[in-house]
Amino acid sequence: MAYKVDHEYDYLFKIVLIGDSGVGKSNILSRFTRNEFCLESKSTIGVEFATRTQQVEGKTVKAQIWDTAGQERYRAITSAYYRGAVGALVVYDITKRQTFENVQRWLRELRDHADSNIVIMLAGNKSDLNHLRGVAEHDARLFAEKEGLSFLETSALEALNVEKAFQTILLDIYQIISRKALAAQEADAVVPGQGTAIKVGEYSSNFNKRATCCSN
Ligand SMILES: Nc1nc2c(ncn2[C@@H]2O[C@H](COP(=O)(O)OP(=O)(O)OP(=O)(O)O)[C@@H](O)[C@H]2O)c(=O)[nH]1
Ligand SMILES: [Mg+2]
Repeated sequence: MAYKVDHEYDYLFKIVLIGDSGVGKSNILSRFTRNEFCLESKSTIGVEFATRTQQVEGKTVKAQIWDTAGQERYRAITSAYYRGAVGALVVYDITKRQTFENVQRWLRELRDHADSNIVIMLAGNKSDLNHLRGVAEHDARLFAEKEGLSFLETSALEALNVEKAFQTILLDIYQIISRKALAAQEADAVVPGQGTAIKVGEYSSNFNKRATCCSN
């Protein structure tokens, strides 16, 4: 019997999901990694992660996506959660204005705990509930532009823009590290042996744990 070695990727990118409780982080994760959605999912306790491997510009990229509780009382982790993360999806619920107001707080947390070069995307989730909208798409887009973030409205329920959100983050990360690699090569060409090491992720794939819908 042949075993597929789980090392068949060129890059491993750690991405963190953050945002208030109930905005749909766990369902975004399960939609992206297993194409599943759960209407009655429970609040996440602790930290989980799931992975999905994709092609980005001809390279095999494994996205390792970490999910944790939005609820303050479960959040005793922070620095370990953000360590090694090269991307972040900050999620709010388009029907709950407060979750959008709190995005500032999540960005501050990223600034305090994550790498300063982390790629950040803002996602307004539950776009299927347009009739209950509390945040105009235009306002969120303006805010994202001001903060230098990319932005999409998503629906984990209807599988709308979830793929696109992760693809955008992965492509942005890939382009940044490709540019760094090129710059390092050029520096090498001038001063041999002075290249820069590029760290794209520090966790190995045997960490691979599946998040479980409706049981967490
Ligand atoms: N209508 C709609 N409901 C959604 C969507 N995404 C998630 N939900 C629902 O919103 C509720 C909360 O979703 P979760 O994914 O558990 O939210 P979370 O952000 O992980 O919450 P915490 O783990 O507490 O931080 C669940 O009842 C989901 O079914 C969506 O795109 N549309
Ligand atoms: Mg959750």
